[in-house]
Amino acid sequence: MRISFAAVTLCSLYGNSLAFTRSTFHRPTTVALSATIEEKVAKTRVPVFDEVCDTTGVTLKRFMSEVAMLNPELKELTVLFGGVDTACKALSNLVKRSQLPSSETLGYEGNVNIQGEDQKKLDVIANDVLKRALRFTGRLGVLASEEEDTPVDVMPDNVKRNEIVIDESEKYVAVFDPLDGSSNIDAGCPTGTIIGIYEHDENCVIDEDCIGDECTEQEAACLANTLQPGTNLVAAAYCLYSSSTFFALTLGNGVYMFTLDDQIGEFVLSNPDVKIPESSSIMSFNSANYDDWDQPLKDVVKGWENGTGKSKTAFSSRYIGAMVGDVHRTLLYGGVFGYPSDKKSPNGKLRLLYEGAPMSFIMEQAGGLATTGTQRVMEIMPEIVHQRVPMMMGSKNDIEEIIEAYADWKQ
Ligand code: AHM
Ligand code: MG
Repeated sequence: MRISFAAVTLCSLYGNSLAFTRSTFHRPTTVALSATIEEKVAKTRVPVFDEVCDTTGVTLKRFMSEVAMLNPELKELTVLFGGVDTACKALSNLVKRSQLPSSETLGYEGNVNIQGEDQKKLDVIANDVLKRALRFTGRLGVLASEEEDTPVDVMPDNVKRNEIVIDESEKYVAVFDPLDGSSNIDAGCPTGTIIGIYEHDENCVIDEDCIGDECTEQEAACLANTLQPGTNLVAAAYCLYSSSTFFALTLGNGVYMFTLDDQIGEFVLSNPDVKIPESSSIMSFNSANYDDWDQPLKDVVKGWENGTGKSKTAFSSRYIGAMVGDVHRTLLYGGVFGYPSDKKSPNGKLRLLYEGAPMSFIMEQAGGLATTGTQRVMEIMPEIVHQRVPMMMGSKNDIEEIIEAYADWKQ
């Protein structure tokens, strides 16, 4: 009896601080809109937490189960996020332990991925952890990852198709970068995981009787499902492995940030409505590439350095060199993060499908913008899985300054 009384007193009724609004969400529009891509208007209903336990807070699990109750059509998505939840915790542990001599996970694997980059051991391990965690939810049809040459069907190779029950459970397509910024890993600096979830195209019908090569054409059509513009994303998230482990999520109705509480092993809601400041004084680029950037970006950045830009504020520079960390700081403090086009890399460095689009979705849902300079990143239709995209994202007013400079330059 005593124990249950203590548990009750530890849990109190919350007032407004965690009261989310139940509203229909309309995504923000940006300056460079193309009318050719029809954007879905998300109608995710988000929960109001009237009663919260002071000890545990609102866990990601509770958040997702309440989202599922309010939005029955998203039930499978919330199950999928159960897999992401587990994978991020496992990766957080792997990253944390990687510095110990006994872990033997630092350094290179010895393989080169499809983009010609050396794979770190942890890149490969992280890919495997995520792939399995998502596959075991049974809610996924196809996934594409930075570490996979081509999108992969999540059915294990040794299982015959006709042994698998194919039903509405294969509803989603996941794209991810398992360990972004992995060049930071050996130094123990921040890294992250990026995840984007699209709906599986309903035209992607798999014949339950086909086996192996007989399925090839159908499979090819299904695998092409990964090539969708960011405007089709139904959810995006990142995990940041840093001083704490963070999990930021959008379901198309704002951005929710959770922090991992190691004591209870759960992600706990720490910011229910992330909003990026509209203006800032922080820029985050690899400025060693400055001389090769497009002229309008050079001009804007010069203005920010001198305090002669639109806001007449002198900017500071912050650059971790790991996108998840740089975008996380940008969301919280405001600013501009970018990996723009340059003479050597006209398409920049970052990948559209599993870096650019999901992070742009999160940025826009927090009230910011994401552009190539001339086009909204979310509206770009990918042609290949590992396509690169020049990208600048962050505080609305500062990104608009860049967009305007590019518009003047083009005229
Ligand atoms: P990765 O996916 O191979 O880790 O590369 C992406 C990373 C981003 O996290 C980061 O913004 C960028 O590469 C840093 O590149 P650079 O070292 O050229 O500044
Ligand atoms: Mg990456």
